[in-house]
Amino acid sequence: MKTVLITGATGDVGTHLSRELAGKYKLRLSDRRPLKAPKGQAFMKADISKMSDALRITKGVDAVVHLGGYSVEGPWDAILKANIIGCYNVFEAARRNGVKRILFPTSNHATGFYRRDHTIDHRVYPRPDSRYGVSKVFGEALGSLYADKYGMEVFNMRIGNVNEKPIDKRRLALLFTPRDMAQLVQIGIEHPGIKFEIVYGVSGNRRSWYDNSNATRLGYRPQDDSEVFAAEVLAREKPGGDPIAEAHQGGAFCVAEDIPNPAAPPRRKTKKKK
Ligand code: 15L
Repeated sequence: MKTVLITGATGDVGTHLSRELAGKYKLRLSDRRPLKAPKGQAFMKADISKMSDALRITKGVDAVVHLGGYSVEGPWDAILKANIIGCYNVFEAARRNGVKRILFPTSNHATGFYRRDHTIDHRVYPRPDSRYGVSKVFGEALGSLYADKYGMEVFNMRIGNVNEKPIDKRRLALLFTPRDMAQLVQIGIEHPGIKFEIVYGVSGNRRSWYDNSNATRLGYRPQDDSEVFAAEVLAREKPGGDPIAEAHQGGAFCVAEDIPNPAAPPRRKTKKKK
């Protein structure tokens, strides 16, 4: 059984993925935050912005699913540390430890400035919608370098929105259910002869703005389609909204300087002065 490292394992996507892949691989979970690993899985606490930690967690694994990082638009210093330095450390540590296969969950925000009335495939020029999106393009470029120069096998998934149900109109195009994600990740781990691939991490959504034929070519057959939720989602949708956000695939990321960070520690309540 292959040993697979999942970085950023305490996050929402990491939690779904480790649950879906349990029993299929020997899972090594890692994160800055503590985690009580389920039976049969190992946990290693690590801060990937430190090379020594990145080297420690990538030792002896067959593949890395590098989910760790800052997952939304936010301050540059946080993105620099987690998504530029951290990402570099994981690729470089994997190379030094002889790990060939890396799955890089990039994001729909690497191409978020394409318009919603545009269908894009895996060959389009990136059009990031945020500093976060730029950091994902950096990861894709780094993967390309490590594939060409060092012969690593790099599988980039431009992830939409991982959830059981779409939460709004934009996510009707982007829904990526946990079971479809598990299928695509398994293709990324198992498919022979991967050199450098880009696929879209979305379910088989009728309202998708992606031509995901590269994923289909590699065997991806999504089981879910957000369309079953379309009526209820559209009924909830409020009219209006920012016209730039509404016109582009990246939505609010195209206009906001900060998106609430799902991984942020809960804010401490401060006592009101009387
Ligand atoms: C992402 O890349 C984020 O990591 C995730 O938190 C969502 O915001 C998602 O994109 C999205 O666009 O819905």
